[in-house]
Amino acid sequence: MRNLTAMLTLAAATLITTTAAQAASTNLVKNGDFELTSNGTSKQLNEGTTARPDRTYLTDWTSKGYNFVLNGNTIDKTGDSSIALALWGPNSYSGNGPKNGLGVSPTGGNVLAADWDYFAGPVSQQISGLVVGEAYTLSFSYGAAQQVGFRGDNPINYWEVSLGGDKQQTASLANVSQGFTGWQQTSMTFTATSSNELLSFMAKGGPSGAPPFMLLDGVSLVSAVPEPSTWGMLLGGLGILAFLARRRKAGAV
Ligand SMILES: [Ca+2]
Repeated sequence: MRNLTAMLTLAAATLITTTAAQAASTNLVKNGDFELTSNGTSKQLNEGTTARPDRTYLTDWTSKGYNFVLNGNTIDKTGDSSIALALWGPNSYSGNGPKNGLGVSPTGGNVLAADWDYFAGPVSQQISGLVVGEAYTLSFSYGAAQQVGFRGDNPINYWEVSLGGDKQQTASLANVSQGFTGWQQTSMTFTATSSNELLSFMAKGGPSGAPPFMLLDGVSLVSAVPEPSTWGMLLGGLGILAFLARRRKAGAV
């Protein structure tokens, strides 16, 4: 009998923990890690429908402005032509760059880099499958760095993020000349007003003059409430716990 109780308790706990994990697992953002590209990385992102051999294409996203996808492992040493870009980091200029800690993001691989001072423009993606009135959690990693070859402090750097008509912004990061702010993790909550909405990231900051770059990686948008099917499993787990509690009470009497 004691074994049965232990088994049921374990089953209930498993149901509750797995359903909680499942509810948070469906990412509605495609290519939120920026790993899918064509025509390489580090070149400026293509705009519009005109194919350009000197541009990088970022799958599932639309870019307008001076935006790039950079590989985290070569982020500070690939700007070797007029159309490619590198940021100040440990390896800039043959390993003699500033030891500012710039490197791979928490989720690794490619990152998005956007200039807020020079032809700034949004990077966006149409999100479908939203439930009107439902809350969604948007999470991502971000930071600020500076383009190799340029100097000057950037005291204000942040992302303006919108989903449909709802516009929010991250905390601002202060960056020093040739510096890197480190990767920060943030999340914000949006409520859907349509089943299809535009998710958009716009680099912002000030004052102008010292070429800044906002960095972004690991973008995910998940429902903030468990889905109906997972509610059922959650209630199943809670039901087992209630049954056990009732039986213990009966046993005590
Ligand atoms: Ca990535």
